[in-house]
Amino acid sequence: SDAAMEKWRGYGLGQFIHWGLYAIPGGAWNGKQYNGAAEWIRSWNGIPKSTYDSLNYSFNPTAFDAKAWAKTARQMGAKYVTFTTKHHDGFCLWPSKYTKYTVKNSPYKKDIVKAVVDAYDQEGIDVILYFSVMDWNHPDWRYDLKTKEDSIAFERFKKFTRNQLIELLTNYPTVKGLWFDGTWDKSWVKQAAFADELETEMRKLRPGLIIGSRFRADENGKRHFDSNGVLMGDYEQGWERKIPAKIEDVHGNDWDCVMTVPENQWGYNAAWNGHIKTGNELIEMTARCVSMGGNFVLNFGPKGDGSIRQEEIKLATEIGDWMKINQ
Ligand code: FUL
Repeated sequence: SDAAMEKWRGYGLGQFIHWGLYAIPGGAWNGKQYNGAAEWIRSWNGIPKSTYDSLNYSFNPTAFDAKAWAKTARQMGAKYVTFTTKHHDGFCLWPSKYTKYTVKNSPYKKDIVKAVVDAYDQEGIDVILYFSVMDWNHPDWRYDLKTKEDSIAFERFKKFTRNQLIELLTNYPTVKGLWFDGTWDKSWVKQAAFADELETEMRKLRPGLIIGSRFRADENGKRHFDSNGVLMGDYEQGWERKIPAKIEDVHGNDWDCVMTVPENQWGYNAAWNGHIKTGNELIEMTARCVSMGGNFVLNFGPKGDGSIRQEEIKLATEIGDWMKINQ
C-alpha cells in the first residue's frame, strides 16, 4: 500500500541477518576452509544431503540473544531488519507445521523467528522476512520440470510454499514485508499464475504487506520486470552487492541494495576472506544509496552459537556514530 511504502522509503539504512545451520560449520568442512559464501557450503563443498541435513541435531545456539541483535541494529541506526526465516538449505527457524526440518526438532527447540520479531518490535525496528523458495531439504523441490512426476511433485511443493508463507504471515502479524530468494530456477519461473494468486492472497491476508520483486522471475536471471518492463512487486531487489552508478539506473522504481562486509559471504564464515569493507566505505555506500532514493541493507552473519562477531559490532558503531549526526 502507499502508506506502507511511504514508510519503507524513509528507512534509509537496514540490517540484513543471515543465520541458519550453515553458521555452525562457519565455512569449514572436514578441516577445509571454504572462502566463498558460507551459507552455500553444502552445495560448494559437495556435502552429502543427509550429512548436511543432520546439522539440525547440533543446533543449540546458547549465546543467541535477539535483544542483543536488535540493540546492534539500533546502535547502527538501522530502521529495519531483513531476517532469514529459511535459506536455501530449507531449515526453518520457526516451528513450521509443514516440515519436520525446523528449529523445533533441534536441541534448541524454541521459535527463533518469534524471538527476533519480538525483540526488534520492542526496539521500534521494522521486520521484513527473508524466505527462500528454493528448498534443498524438501523432497518435492525441483530445479526443472522435465517429467510428469516432476510436475506432480512440484504441485505439492507449491502448496507447501503457500502454506509456509501464510503460516509466517499469520504467526508474526507485525512483520512488514517479505524479501524473496531462490526463485530463479526454471521450475518456479513457470508458475507465474500461481505466484499471482498467492500474491493476491497474501495481500488480502495482510493489507499493506510489502513484497519484494524477487517473488517473480523470468528465465534470464533478470527477474524483476514483467514483459512490459514494469516492476513486479513493491520494490526492486536487484541490487545485490552492487550500488547503482547513477539515479537513472533505477528507472524511478523503489529499490534496496543488500551488501556484505567481505566480498561475498552472507552466512558466518570464520575466514572472512577477501577485502573487508571499512566503516568509512560502508558509510559512503549508505549515503550514495540514500541519495538515489534506495535503502542500504548491511548484512550480519552471526556465529553458530548466536553471538555477533566483534568486527560487525564495531562497524555498526562506526556507522551509527555517523548516522546520529546525519539523519
Ligand atoms: C542470494 C543467495 O544465494 C545468497 O546466499 C544470499 O542469501 C543473497 C542475499 O541472495 O541469492
